[in-house]
Amino acid sequence: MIKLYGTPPTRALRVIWLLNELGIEYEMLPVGLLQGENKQQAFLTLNPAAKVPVLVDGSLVVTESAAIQLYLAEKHPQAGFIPEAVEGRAQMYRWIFFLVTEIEQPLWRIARHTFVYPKEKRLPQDIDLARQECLDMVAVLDRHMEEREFMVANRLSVADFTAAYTLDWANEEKMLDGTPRLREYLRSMYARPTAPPTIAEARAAL
Ligand SMILES: N[C@@H](CCC(=O)N[C@@H](CS)C(=O)NCC(=O)O)C(=O)O
Repeated sequence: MIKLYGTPPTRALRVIWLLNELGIEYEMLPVGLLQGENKQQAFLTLNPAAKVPVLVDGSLVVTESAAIQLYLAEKHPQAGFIPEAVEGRAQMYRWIFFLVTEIEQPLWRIARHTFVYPKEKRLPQDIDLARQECLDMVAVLDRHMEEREFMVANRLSVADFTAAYTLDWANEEKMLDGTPRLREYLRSMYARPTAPPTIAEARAAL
């Protein structure tokens, strides 16, 4: 059975969403980040970057949450989450990279300088910079979603599942207050019966 290392509310949520959509059975294995389990040799053998999520499917080990989403969708083409045309795939990759580099990275910087780094390493000025960078990129995504239901090619694709988790995180940081369209898109994605818990729900359940 597929093994997923990492639990909600981490980026494991991105993977859980695909596993739910595809109806794949899996075993979820917690990794105690606060206890440093991700830095122990057994885990480093799976992911030298010491991060969750990690997916193990037989002899295959895949890290990077968006790459795992793409792997699962490619392995189950019947779900149609990968556009057939190369042009559609190009747009899907474009938006996945945009989400994880332009939107997620400033969010991650905010998290690092708020609670991840030890107090003496936190830089409040970087939080302000990251906040503005994130808002600028959220505005680009908002314009892209004008008159669109899905990120790419008028149908659900992996980009939507990457987007929903990333926007949920952005919403937690109050980045979507000026973009009702993105809030509505987020609401519709999490209304799917296969949606994982939101970050807030997962935190509340800890
Ligand atoms: N780019 C990676 C980032 C993974 C990541 O940063 N995961 C966090 C939890 S959400 C983690 O494991 N952090 C542990 C650490 O940085 O020590 C991905 O998308 O999978």
